[in-house]
Amino acid sequence: MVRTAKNPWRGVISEFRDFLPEVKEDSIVTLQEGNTPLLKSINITSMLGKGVTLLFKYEGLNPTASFKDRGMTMAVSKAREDGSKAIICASTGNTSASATAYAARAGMKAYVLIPKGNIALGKLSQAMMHGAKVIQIEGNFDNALAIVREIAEKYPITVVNSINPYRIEGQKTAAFEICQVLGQAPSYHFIPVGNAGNITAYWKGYKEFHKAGSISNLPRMMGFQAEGAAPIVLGHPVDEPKTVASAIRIGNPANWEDALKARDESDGLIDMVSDKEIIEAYRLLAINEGIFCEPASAASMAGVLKISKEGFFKEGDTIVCTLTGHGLKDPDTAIETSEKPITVKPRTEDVIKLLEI
Ligand code: AN7
Repeated sequence: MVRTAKNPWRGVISEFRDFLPEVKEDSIVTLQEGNTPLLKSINITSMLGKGVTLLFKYEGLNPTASFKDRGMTMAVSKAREDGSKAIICASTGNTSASATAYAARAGMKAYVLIPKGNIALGKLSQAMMHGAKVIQIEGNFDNALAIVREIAEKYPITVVNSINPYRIEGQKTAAFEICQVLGQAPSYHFIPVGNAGNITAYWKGYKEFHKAGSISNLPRMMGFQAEGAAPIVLGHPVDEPKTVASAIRIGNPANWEDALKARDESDGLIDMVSDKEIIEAYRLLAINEGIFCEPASAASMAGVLKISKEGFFKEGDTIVCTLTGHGLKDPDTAIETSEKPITVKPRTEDVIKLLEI
C-alpha cells in the first residue's frame, strides 16, 4: 500500500486489527510504532555459507528505539480503555523507556522500578524525561519484578511488564511484518532472550499467520541468553545474573514456560553466548553492516555466528535476526568497546598524517 499524508502507517493496533484483541478507537494510544525495516545483510552473510540469506529486523527504529513499543501501545491502550489511571513496571531499561512515553501520551501516571546503576544511560534518560516516577531498587531486575507483582495484587494499578498478556499480543506484530515482506516465514528466527516475552510473542504471531493461511511454513525459533544470565539454558534461576548486555540481565524470566514451548513446538533451541561473543557481534554489525544496535540485541547475531561455526546452515536458508534495541541506548558500552578518537592540533599536516592515503 502507498503511504501518503492522508494514509500514513497508523501503528500496530490499527494495522493488524484482525489479529489483535479489540480496542475502542478513542482508547488507542500510539506513537505509530512498528513498520520497522527488514534489512538484508550485505557483508556478514558471506560468513554463513553459500546461498544463505541473513536479514535483520531492526527494532531500534521504533519510536522509543526498542521493540517494547509494539506491546506497550496495546497494554497502555487497554489500560486506558479499562479506566486505569496509572501503570507500573520493573525494567532493565527499555520497558521503562516505552512505558513512560506511552503513559505520557495517554495522560496516565507511570511508576518504573529499575535496578540501581544497572540500566544503560540512554534508557535512564528516557524514563526520566517523560515525567514518570523513577524508582531505583538496590537490587536486580528480578527483585524489582517481584515487588511490582506484589503491589499489583493489592492496588489498582496496571502492570505493563510482559506478564500483561496485551504486551505479547502487540509484540507478535513484528512476526506479521516479517512474513508480509518475505511472503513466508523465514527458516530460522534468532532472538535475544531475557524475560522471554518476545520469543513467546513472535512464535504466537507466526502460528496465527500460519493458521490464517497467510504463510505456509513456520520458522525454527532460536533464542539466545547471555552466559552469565542463562536460567533457561541452565534449567534453574540465576540469583545474581551478570552480563555486559544489561537489557537481558535477568535471572528468573516471567515467560519461562512459554519460551520452552516456542522452542519445542518449533524444533528450535535456546542457547547462550558469552559477553565476548556478544561484543564481537555488536561491533561486527556496526562496522560491517552500518547497523548500531545495543549489546543485548547482538546476542541474536552472536547466536547466528556460534551456530554457523557448526556448519549448520544450508543453501536456501533464510535467517531473520531481531535486533531489539538501538545502539544509542547504551553510549557507554559503545565508547568502551570502540577505537578511541585521536586528538591533534588544528593543523592540516597533522590530520593528513593520520589518513591512509
Ligand atoms: C534490547 O526492558 O526486560 O526476552 O525490562 O531490552 O522479551 O524480555 C528488556 C528486554 C532483548 C529481552 N533486547 O526481551 C526490560 C526488558 C532488548 C531488551 C530483551 C530486552 P524479552
